[in-house]
Amino acid sequence: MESPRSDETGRRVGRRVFLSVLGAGVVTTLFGHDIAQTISGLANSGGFALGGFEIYTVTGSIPAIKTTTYRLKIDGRVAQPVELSYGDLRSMVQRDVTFTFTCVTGWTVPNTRWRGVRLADLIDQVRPHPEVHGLEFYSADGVYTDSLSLEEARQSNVLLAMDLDGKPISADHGAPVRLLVPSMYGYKSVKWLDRISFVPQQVPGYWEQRGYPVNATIS
Ligand SMILES: Nc1nc2c(c(=O)[nH]1)N[C@H]1C(S)=C(S)[C@@H](COP(=O)(O)O)O[C@H]1N2
Ligand SMILES: [Mo]
Repeated sequence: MESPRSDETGRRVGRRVFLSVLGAGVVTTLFGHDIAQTISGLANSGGFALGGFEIYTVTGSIPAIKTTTYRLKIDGRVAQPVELSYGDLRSMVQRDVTFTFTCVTGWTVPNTRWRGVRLADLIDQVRPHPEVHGLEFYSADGVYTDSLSLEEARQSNVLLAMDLDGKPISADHGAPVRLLVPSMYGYKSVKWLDRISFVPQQVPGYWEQRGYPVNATIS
C-alpha cells in the first residue's frame, strides 16, 4: 500500500489489498499477534485497519517487546550516551500532544492524543557534539529506520510516545515506545523504537530510500 506512485492502478490495487485484510484485523484483536503476523505477511506491505489507522509493518510481523526488558540506546556523537529503560522514560516529564495523524498514502486520523517524553529533553541530556546535524532512529524490527535533522528533532511537539488516547500504546502501534513527528507524514514516526544515533549528516530512512522525501513536512 505504501508506494511512491499514486496513479489509478496503484490506488486500486492498494484498496483491494486493504479490503481483503479488514476482517482479519478484527480477528487479531481477539486472538493476538500471531494472526497479525500472518495477515500482514500475506498483505505484503503489511496494512490492516485499527480504529481509523492502518497498521503498517514492513517486515510483516509485529514485534512483542516487554516493558520490563525494553531498552532505548542513545549513542553516536554525544557527550553522554545512555541506555534508558521503560521506567527511566516514564520517570521523566510526560508531555501531551494532540494532532491529526496523516499517512502520505491519504488516510488520516483526527484528534489522536499521545503522551510521552519530549525528544528535546533527551537531546539536552545526552549533549550532542557540535558536528551533529542528524539523528537516526532504529526500530526493534531490525529493518525500519528514519531520520530527522537536529533542528527538526528539537521541535517541542516531537515525542517518544508511550500512550495513545490515555492508554499505553498497543504492539500494533509500536509499543512500548514509538517516535512521533506531528508536523510530518506518518512514515517519520518509527514504531518499536529502540535506538537513536546522533550523526554528522542526516541519512535517508527506509521509505526515503524508496522514493519519499527526506523532509516529510505536511504542507
Ligand atoms: N517500524 C515501523 N515503523 C513504521 C512503519 C513500519 O512499517 N514499520 N510504517 C510507518 C508509516 S508509513 C506510517 S503511516 C505509520 C503508521 O502507524 P500505525 O501502524 O500505528 O498506523 O507508521 C510508520 N512507522
Ligand atoms: Mo505511511
